[in-house]
Amino acid sequence: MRMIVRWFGKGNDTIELDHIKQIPGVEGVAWALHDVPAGEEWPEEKILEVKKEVENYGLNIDVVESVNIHEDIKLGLPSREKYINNYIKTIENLAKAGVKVICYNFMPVFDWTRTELFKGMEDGSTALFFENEKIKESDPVELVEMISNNSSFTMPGWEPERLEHLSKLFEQYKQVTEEDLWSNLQYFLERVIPVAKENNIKMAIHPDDPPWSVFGLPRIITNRENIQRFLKLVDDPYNGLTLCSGSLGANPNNDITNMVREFSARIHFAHIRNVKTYDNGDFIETSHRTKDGSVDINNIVKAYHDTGFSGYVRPDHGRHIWGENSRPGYGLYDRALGIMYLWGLWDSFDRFKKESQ
Ligand code: CS2
Ligand code: MN
Repeated sequence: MRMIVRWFGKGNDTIELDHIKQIPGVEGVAWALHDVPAGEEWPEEKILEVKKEVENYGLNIDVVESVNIHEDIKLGLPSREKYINNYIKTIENLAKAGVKVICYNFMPVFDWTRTELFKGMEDGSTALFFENEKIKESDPVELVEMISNNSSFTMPGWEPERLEHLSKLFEQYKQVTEEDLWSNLQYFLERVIPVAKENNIKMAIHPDDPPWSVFGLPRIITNRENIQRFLKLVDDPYNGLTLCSGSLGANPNNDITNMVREFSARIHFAHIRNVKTYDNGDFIETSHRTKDGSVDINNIVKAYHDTGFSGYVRPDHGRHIWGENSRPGYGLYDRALGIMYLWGLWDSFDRFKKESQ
């Protein structure tokens, strides 16, 4: 596995590249141009600026997370043509800079959804929390406002400038069924995958987080059957996955170890993290350690090891520990601990394999 860390960019992240570089076994960052609005072409000069900055520290920019998809593409509006063309130009520009994998998601309106960004844990750390009842009862606009008022950070997709359009978006999505979303995704993939292939960039969709419908919005990348269906929409290795154990793991019915074994050849990017689930549908993000959550991280890493996985991996969200003030889920310390846990597992599987040969 090739270990990388998500980094939000110079001046836009609390974490410095020279600290990322000190985490054992890290070879690159998952990055994005966060100031380019979804749907616009990523300018070559800006891409090269990041490349130069990151490579200065001996790290690579092989993986982009994410090139976000404009809502008009997900809604299937005629204006999607313009946005798909921009997406294609972005792929070409990224290929020129040597990018190998593009992570994206197809969740309407919001990216990951939580009800608390800094929920206190018994040990004094804080973590991202999802309270099922609260989501069911809340008006999304009010919830978003409440969360943004309580924190200097927002969740991706919850940026204040998008909030004003929120009611309109919800109105537009009322007409969009899950089947519509499938066909809008297929339309996008049929246009984009051939270009990605030509440019040797692997497209890697991220599952929905949580993997079920929130606020009545359709969500489709949620479980094994739907991932099978997704992979057949365009049956080509360039149409692949970012398999996120934490997102899929919020639903205890998802057997992620089996998914790793089944989809291995189509997984281009692995997000590995743990989450503790409760019977009422609540969940909280925990340390990466298997014992701390409900997801069997040992077995998942074993499945990657057994299938000879050589793609990119990153620890996903972490808790906020040791008083660190970071973007929600993206502190340095707990993610670094997560990386060491993943390496610990991986290296011992390696050793056992060699010894038994
Ligand atoms: C999240 C997402 O779980 C995750 O990795 O932090 O924001 C993720 O980056 C996007 O859904 C991918 O497009
Ligand atoms: Mn993830």
